[in-house]
Amino acid sequence: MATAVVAQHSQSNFAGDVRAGLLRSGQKELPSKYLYDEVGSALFEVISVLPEYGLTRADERLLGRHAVDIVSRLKSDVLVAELGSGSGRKTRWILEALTRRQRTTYCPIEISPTALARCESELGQIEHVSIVGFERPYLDGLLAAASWRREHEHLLVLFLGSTIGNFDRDAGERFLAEVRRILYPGDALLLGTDLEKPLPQLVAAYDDPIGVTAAFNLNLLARINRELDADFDLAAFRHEARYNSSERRIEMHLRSLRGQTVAIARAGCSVTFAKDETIWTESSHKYRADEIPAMAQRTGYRCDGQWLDSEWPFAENLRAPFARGNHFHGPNRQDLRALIHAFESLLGFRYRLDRRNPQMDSAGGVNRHRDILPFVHDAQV
Ligand code: AVJ
Repeated sequence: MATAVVAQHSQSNFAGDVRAGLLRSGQKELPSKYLYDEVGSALFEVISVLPEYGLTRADERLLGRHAVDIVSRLKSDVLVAELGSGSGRKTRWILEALTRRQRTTYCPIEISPTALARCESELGQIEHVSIVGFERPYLDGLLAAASWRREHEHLLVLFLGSTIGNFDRDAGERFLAEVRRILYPGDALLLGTDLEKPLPQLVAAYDDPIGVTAAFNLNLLARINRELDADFDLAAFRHEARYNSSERRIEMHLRSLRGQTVAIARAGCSVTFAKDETIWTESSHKYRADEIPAMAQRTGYRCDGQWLDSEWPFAENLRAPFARGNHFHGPNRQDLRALIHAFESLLGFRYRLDRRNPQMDSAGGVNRHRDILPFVHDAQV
């Protein structure tokens, strides 16, 4: 066991995003990624054990049952990179299946340091697993993790829990295509997707009777109060979950119960709400199992396997990138510039390495950037 964290001095743009989302004309909105501060992450953990919210249990059940099968389809010597570290509970199944055949490096990628720390304490004790956490946005972190791998290692990218559902469909596909550009033949992506289900079941999952999801949603305003010195009256907003059937997604909103003006000191603005006006805080898209192969195809992958849960409709999808020359041709010049830019920002990394782990040692210290360059040389221009 060893852990290391590669952190970035991230100039979080919370204030700017809040300002832009609440001052825009038309539907006010806030990015859902801000739901997960320490309180929000703890509330999501509670949501995931609510009887009405079967998503997390379905995801975990599938991985518990099929991790060995999933892992058996991968080329050996795998470096695991996970987009969003979650609690780490589901990932344990994959890591344990992998350590039956190899030592495994696990790179959780997460913007929340709290979530990263929780994941490290959950998974740090597994024998033959080294953890290297990247406190970065998904694609940045994935590039960094990809540069961390050794030449013979294949990447297994985990994108579990239907987090993909938080993207609009187009943006989700663009995102998967971006991920594809970082992958090489022999790499793989394991994607969890929540599936369509009857309306009452779907709405109850996002509007539970004891109000945990409501608290999760309202905490976003509480967070703005705490971090941006705002004066939201939480009693004057109400949680709402709606199913948008044309977009096939649940939308979470916060409805203003009266006309009101809220000052947000550290965002340098005040925001006026009409009675019944809402702030749109999250979308959670739902999929049909049979649309996933086509979606894979459009974004540069083929489906190598799909596992479905019978209790709570949910799918685990294993995708392999098309071989180069077939459809995608590796990074072009423009991609390469973006890669180099990312590497430059990597050199500014602050990192902490656990000296007990010889593998980490060899990649650490001032030699760190040397590990990055071969990846550039590999790229086809
Ligand atoms: C963690 C993004 C998958 O969309 O279902 C749970 C978050 N929001 N209840 C989801 C969430 C409200 C969840 N994801």
